[in-house]
Amino acid sequence: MPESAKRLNLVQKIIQAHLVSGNPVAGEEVGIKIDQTLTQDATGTMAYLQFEAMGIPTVQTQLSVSYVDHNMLQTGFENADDHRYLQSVAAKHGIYFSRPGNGICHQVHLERFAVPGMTLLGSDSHTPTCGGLGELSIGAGGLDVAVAMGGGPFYMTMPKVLRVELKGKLQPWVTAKDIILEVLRRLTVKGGVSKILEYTGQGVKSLSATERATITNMGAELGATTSIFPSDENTREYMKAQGRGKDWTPLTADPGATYDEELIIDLNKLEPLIAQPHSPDNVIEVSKLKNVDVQQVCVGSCTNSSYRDLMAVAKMLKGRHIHPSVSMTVTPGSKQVFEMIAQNGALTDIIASGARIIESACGPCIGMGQAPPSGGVSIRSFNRNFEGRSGTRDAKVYLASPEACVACALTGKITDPRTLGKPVKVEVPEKFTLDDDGIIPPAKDPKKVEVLRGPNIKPLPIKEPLGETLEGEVLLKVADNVTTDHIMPAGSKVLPLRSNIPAISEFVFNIIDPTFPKRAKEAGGGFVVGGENYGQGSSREHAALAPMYLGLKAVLVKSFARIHRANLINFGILPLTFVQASDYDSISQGDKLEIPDLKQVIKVDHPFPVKDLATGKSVQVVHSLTDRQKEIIMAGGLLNWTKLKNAAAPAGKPVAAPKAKPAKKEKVK
Ligand code: MIC
Ligand code: SF4
Repeated sequence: MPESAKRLNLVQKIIQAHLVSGNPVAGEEVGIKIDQTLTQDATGTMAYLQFEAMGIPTVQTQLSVSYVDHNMLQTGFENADDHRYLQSVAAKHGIYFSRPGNGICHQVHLERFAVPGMTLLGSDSHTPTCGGLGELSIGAGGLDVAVAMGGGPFYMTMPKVLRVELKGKLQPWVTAKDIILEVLRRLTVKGGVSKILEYTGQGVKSLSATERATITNMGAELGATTSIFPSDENTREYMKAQGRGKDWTPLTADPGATYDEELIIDLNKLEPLIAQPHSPDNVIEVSKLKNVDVQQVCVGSCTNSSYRDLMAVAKMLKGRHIHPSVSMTVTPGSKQVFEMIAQNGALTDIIASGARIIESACGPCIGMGQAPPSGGVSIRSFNRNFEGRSGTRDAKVYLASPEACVACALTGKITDPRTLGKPVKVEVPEKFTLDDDGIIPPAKDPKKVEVLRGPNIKPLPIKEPLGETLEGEVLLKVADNVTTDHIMPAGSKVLPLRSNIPAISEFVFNIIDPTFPKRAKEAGGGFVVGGENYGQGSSREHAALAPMYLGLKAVLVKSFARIHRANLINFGILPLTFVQASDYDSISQGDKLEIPDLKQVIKVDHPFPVKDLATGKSVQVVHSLTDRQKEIIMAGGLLNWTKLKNAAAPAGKPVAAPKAKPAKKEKVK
């Protein structure tokens, strides 16, 4: 091997050590072995129904954890039914169960399970949080996670590796959140698509593990496959304080390693930043926003709810009072954080200030309560501010650091925290409070476990295999950057229906056009036409599954977000990209489209025509499917494909979940 080939960056090292198939060259499909998986309840019920359908008795990963953190408002039987199902199915199949109240999946996984150099696949787009500890952590649809639990590889297009060099040191009141907001300002919400961000440079040393996790968490908003930091002394310090020092290994890029792209951020020059409505990349200096009245402030979410963040909030609030026109909520990210701030008295300072305390869960971040008032301004330490996501259609949600949030809560206006005087400082504790009572291990005798299903859990709809021709109406035409929150909204009314596809499908595209479900059913399905970065945001496969149930056959766009495109394929919906982006303009909502010789065009890799029967014109599109994906689409989705393969395979050898070949001997160093 030539000397230069050995100089690997951190991403290449981990991928090499987990490679099951393919050549890890940007743009080619690779399959990687997955060491750990995580699910959360809103995506987990489907993932476990799919895992059960595979007929594999015990998960084949080193560790699989099922978290309950999203659907926490039990306003009816639905969420409680799902929790009970998740607990029993976990016990039966070798999965750890993190109970409701134990915390937000990403925060708890970072605290208790993440290991540098391992791979983690999670059915939540913010799975990259654990990249803060040097774990290669990727968000995916529930079906992909189910396959990984069965021991199957995770397939992805090998991303480019973008080196982000952090120079200098953060100035007082400037935080990790401001670093990722700056990256978002520079790269935009589609700037990370098909990329992994690897952080390097002197500035890395000054960031604690949870500060790094804030940055890798919100890398999801760039559309990146994931983000990762090296594992160094700070990683060791954190893992030791979590009683997991023995799981620590140092891990960094080789000196002289090469990268596909580079970005340099000078921390000395950063100021407190804020993302304005309605996109996480609409970033500006906080100091530039003057005289904006604030009605709500929320600190929490998987981005900013660590011990460090909550202590900073408590120190700022100590002896002060929330402005009378502001409602402030504070959410500790985990039971560990909650217990610790209760033990050391910080919680008292938060309560005394007039803030409202919320249980450790996603809560307001996903519209589970705390919707702002009509037209209200809400400043949040969260990661997404898409229109309507808060539960109030016309609310104006801004994203900022916990420190900037508190500054706004104290003054009632958008306020630069630097105006508050001496900055607060929080040290990483020498020892975190360790109490894993909220994590229930799998049953010792799985045969005795009965899986409990309530009436909320309905069977998974399955699509027909592909026909000879694809034809139908353009049911909807949408603009750039449409999010999965637009396609399949969440919030307290809709999220409880995640295990019931017929019921949840009535809300598809509700924010854009509430007539969509009725029209789609009446038309017998059809097409959606979209702009750039279609399907950005969450990993929810319901944004493919529910439209599939309504008859969606193909989506034609200028470009896709990674996870959503993978979910469309998994559920048999054809993802097509315009060869000429300007052809988007020639198609109108209501036009009838036709793709003849479907099976033939799927087989080829070059552009093919889609006929617009309304205008008589044809537009050229590509599907960019790999051979494996072509088979999946022809079969009508991954579940059908698996069944077909299993029928053809020798008895007892399921195909969708072949045991990944053992990782290459080479250890990640
Ligand atoms: C989100 O932040 O949008 C969610 C809710 O966590 C989603 C998952 C889901 O929709 O269940 C995500 O980020 O993947
Ligand atoms: Fe939960 Fe919000 Fe994080 Fe999604 S982004 S996992 S809803 S806290």
